[in-house]
Amino acid sequence: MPEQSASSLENLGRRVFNRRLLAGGAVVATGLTSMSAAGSGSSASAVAEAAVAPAGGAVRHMTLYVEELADGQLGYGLEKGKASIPGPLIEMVEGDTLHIEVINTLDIDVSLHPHGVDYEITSDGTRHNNSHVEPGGSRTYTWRTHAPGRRADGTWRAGSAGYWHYHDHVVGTDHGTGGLRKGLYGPLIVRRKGDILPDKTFTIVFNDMTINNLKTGPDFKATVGDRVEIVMITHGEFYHTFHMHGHRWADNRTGMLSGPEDPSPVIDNKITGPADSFGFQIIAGERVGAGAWMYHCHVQSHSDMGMAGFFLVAKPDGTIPGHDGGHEGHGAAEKSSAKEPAEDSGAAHAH
Ligand SMILES: [Cu+2]
Repeated sequence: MPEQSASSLENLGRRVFNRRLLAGGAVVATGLTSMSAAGSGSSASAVAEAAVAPAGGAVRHMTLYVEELADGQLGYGLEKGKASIPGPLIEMVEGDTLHIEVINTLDIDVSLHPHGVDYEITSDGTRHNNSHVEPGGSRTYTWRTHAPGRRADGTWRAGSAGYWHYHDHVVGTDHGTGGLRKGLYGPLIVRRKGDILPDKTFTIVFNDMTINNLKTGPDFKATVGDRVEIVMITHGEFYHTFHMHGHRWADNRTGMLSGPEDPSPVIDNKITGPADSFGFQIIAGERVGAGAWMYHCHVQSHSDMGMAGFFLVAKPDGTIPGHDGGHEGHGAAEKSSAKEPAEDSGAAHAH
């Protein structure tokens, strides 16, 4: 399983404490100064050392290339030749604005359509309003986000924060059915000021009978104690149930409880249908230890047909009990090695 939100953005200069605010090297922060002391430090006292999201308000630019991959599938990428399935993790904080220039390297129309954020109709990414990108062309889409607040009439307006996603909306059909099938989708996280930041983020997409367009689920790796964030997205024709072994989460916006009285149900299995998305954070191996912890669709025929992979939680020395440390020979390891390396989003699909 590719670990997304690579460290290539480290020390962007802005929000330096947040080493992974926005994925990818093509992002340029504009008009902002370093804010190393930003954020809500005092509110983090309950979680001692966890970094938290700063206040929003940034305006950024990034470039997304749409490319054909070696196996004929399609992907979004932050750099030419680096497209992946899923596409790169895009992160925002409520209040941020993101301008995304989509460069279409294909000989067919493509687009970029987001869920969850604010955008004008010209950034809809649909054919009926001509907001797609023609072959060889480019188009800049603008996404905005906002914090929760009161409307003038006193009613409550939700903020943009959530685990969302983006995808093509014009390949194959005017609903992007062909683009989704071929891999033109990716994760979008909008955080709220003060949200706890993870050490690692992994994206798992149930797309028809694949996971991340692979016939068997990819593995993803962490070390005991890592704060791991999962973004779970579903596309395609079927309903699924996402299940993780040994780890649980809260069924709410963040996937974490806000306190002992938080009424959010705690679950380890969740039904999910096309275009649904949710996310959560877990502490790898918490109270259960290291091991090859399975995750899978719990529709039995689906897991039997390959919709399963492993969350490989290593001890600090790097070993995984009950799992071949050499990553050779066992089924899970074979799957893992076939999809290495884990550093780069969707590396298995890279050129
Ligand atoms: Cu399923």
